[in-house]
Amino acid sequence: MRLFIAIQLSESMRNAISDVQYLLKRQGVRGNYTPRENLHLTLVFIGEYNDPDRVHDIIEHIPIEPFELSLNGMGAFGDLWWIGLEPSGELQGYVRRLRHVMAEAGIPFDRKRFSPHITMLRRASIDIMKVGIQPVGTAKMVVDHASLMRSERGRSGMIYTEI
Ligand code: 2AM
Repeated sequence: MRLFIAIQLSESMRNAISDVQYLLKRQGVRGNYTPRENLHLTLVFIGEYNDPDRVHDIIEHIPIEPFELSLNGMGAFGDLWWIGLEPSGELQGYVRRLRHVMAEAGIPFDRKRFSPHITMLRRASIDIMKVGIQPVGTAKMVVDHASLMRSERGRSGMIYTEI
C-alpha cells in the first residue's frame, strides 16, 4: 500500500484554503484542485510499504509537544500551487525526529528536504505570476498528533484515508 505521514488540517484552515481556491477559480485558473477533504500537510512520504503497524508504532513512540501552525502565503513548484506555513522550529524538529527513527528502523521514505506546503492545485492552467498572490489569511491550528495516511487512486481522483 502507498503510505505517507501527514497532519490533518483543522476546519478553519480548510475553510481558508477553500476560499483561496474559490478566488482562483473565479479568476479562470483551471486545473486539478485538491478537494477539501484531501487537504493535508505531508511530513514524510513513504510510498509502497506493507507494514503500517510498524509505522504506527513509531508515530506513537515519538511524543509531540503540542505546537501551533499558521498558514502563510502561497506559491508554486511549476504547475503545482501550494499554501505555505509560517516557519516553525517545532514542526521541523518533529519531522527530524520522525525521519531519524524511521531511518533507524529501516523503513523506506523519500529523503528529499522537508519543505512544508499544502498542495491546493495541480496542473494549473496558467503561470502563477499571471494571477498573482491571493490573500491567504493566517488561520491557525494546534498540532498534537500526526496521521498515517493511505493513498489510493479512486474513480474520480485520489482517496486519502487515515489508517
Ligand atoms: P505533493 O502534494 O507536493 O505532491 C501524497 O501523495 C502526498 O505525499 C502529497 O502531499 C505529496 O506531496 C506527498 N509526497 C511527497 N513526496 C512524494 C513523492 N515522492 N511521491 C508522491 N507524493 C509525494
